[in-house]
Amino acid sequence: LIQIEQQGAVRVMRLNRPEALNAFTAGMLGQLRQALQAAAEDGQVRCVLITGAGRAFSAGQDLADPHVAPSREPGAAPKDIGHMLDHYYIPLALRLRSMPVPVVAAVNGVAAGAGANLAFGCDLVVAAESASFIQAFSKIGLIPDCGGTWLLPRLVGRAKALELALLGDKVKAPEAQALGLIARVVPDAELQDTALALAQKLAGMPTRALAETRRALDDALLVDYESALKREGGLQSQLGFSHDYLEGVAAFLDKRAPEFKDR
Ligand code: LHQ
Repeated sequence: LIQIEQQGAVRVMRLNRPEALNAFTAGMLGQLRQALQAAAEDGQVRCVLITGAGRAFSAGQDLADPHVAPSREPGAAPKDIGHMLDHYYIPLALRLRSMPVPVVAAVNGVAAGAGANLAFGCDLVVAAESASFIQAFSKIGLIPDCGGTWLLPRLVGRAKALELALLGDKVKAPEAQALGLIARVVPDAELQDTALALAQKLAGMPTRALAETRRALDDALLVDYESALKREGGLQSQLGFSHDYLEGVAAFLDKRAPEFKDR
């Protein structure tokens, strides 16, 4: 359900249920989380790239999955779909956001519901020109999950976040980029190469500093200015003792390419 390959220092994870537009089943979510855990623990991995097989990135939760599909039998007890969040989506979203390496999403087609919000939770989102994003939740009587309520207003502001979440309309990749939902849009034929090149570039950078940058940015959204300044000071102090800082400065002064290796 998740196809994994190693390209140099980049771990590529391909959502692989193309016949159902890579809609998530419990098994698939579990495999993705395991794959991320393995990548986090593998010192050879310096960047993760997530993409989809076939014509979609992911249509979000598989609505036919018996874990979530409401029973149509008269008198059947309603299901608690919260367990899907507790046991699958929340641990997955947390794992993704705390990876010790940067995570790139290459969005190759439609990303709906949890598929969209998992992509928005990645560090750099590159989309094919024909890709699109849909907050599909309101159409089935739900609220944005997988971090959507947190991510959307931070990415695009409250007014646009509410427009996206309430209407659930399809947003095409160029508009998503203009809104600030995603970083880059490239022609369809160039998506995989561009995303891989970007991931390779990130893999050659000081990984530990990149992971701390994400953490500091996320934390800074929750605190006042002075606390953020102090937090930057503390993190900078720690990074100042790192190999990569010594190497980065030495390489600059020696006018040579740096060789980073911290994680
Ligand atoms: C699907 C799906 C799908 C199953 C397409 N499931 N089969 C968390 C916890 C608990 C509960 C619920 O949810 C969540 C989080 C969520 O993610 S909620 C949001 C779930 N996702 C959606 O509501 C999106 C539903 N899908 C769509 O709106 C469309 O399929 C999109 C816009 C993604 C793509 O449209 P088209 O390109 O026109 O393709 P299609 O609709 O013809 O779909 C192709 C096939 O894929 C089709 O099956 P079929 O057998 O007819 O070929 C669809 O039924 C199937 N499929 N999404 N989420």
